[in-house]
Amino acid sequence: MALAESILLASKFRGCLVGALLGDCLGAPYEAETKVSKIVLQKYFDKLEGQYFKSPVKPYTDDTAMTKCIAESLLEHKKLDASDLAKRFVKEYFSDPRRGYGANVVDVFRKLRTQKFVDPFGPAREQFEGSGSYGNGAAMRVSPVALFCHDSYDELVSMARVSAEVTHANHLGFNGAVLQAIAVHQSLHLNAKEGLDVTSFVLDLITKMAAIEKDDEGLGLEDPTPYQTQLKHVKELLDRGDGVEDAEVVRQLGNNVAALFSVPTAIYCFLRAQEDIEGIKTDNPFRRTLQYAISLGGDTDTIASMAGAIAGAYYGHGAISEALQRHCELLSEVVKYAEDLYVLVAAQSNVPP
Ligand code: AR6
Ligand code: MG
Repeated sequence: MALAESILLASKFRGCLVGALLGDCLGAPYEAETKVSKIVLQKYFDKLEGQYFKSPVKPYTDDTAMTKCIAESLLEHKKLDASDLAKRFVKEYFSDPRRGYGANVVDVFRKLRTQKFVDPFGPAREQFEGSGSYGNGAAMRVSPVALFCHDSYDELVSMARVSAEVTHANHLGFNGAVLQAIAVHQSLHLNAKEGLDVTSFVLDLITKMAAIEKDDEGLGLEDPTPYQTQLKHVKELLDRGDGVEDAEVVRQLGNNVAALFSVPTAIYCFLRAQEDIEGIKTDNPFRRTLQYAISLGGDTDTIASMAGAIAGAYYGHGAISEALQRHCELLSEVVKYAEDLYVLVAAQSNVPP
């Protein structure tokens, strides 16, 4: 890899984790609102970006707390070690529990601690009377896996799934994480200067999910290909351009804590924000992505965080407003995780660090 390319890739690594952090911190104040006024949000973002505006740092939530655990575990072990990950999730939760964790995932942490991590996947399988969680908690934290697996798609798919299964045993929970990881991975491998073909981006995701959802064929599901179905809705909505109302986006794609009804939504936000969106005044497509994701309401921090990770991996760190970054707790630590992951990946693939 040429030096210029490696500088760009390092910036995309930082953009990915910083993008995830911004979505989480800036989206969290609006969590659970049914719909967020675009006018209110425009003022909120303008103020945060404004030179003279002073504001307390926006705290991160469970999305970032768990992303941090995955980054630290990968950096220390240079592979995905499920037991180590389980220990880090538990330690993180019990030392700082008030970060807005999912209501049920906390049971997994308690059980993992009680059984002393003998089976890191066991407690997750017991959730919801044995059906496992389909929440978006595994998808929201998966970005470091996408960075770590920059050079290997097959590893990316298997590692994203294993990282998810520590807490999310339902196929919708772990496949949501796999889809989010693949979306980030696609962004990392594209050059923003060349412009984005949004249709190809979605079609590539559909093809990849077809191979992954084949594994679920024997489960007797009502829809054996749920993520492909949602991604087809994403494509149809994109084909219709800027005329699509927010209410229709929410009705078709969802905006709640279920991975199936939030991961495709985040992907749509990133892709739709390639173009201007009515009611959002900014020339910056990264900011537009976050502002739009939050405006849809519902699980705003997690949808904005997932959209931010995909957008940041595409545009790179340089495209993200420094003023917005300054408002986020844990910024310098997150930048360091991205830099260290880049150095690790570069060392493994012999590219200039
Ligand atoms: N059956 C019924 N409800 C379910 C099921 C199921 N099989 N699976 C999930 N839910 P959880 P997470 C619902 O607790 O995925 C934070 O706000 C149920 O209502 O496994 O880590 C983050 O910011 C359950 O409480 O945690 C994310 O937005 C909820 O989904 C989100 O929570 C969450 O599942 C991540 O949560
Ligand atoms: Mg959330």
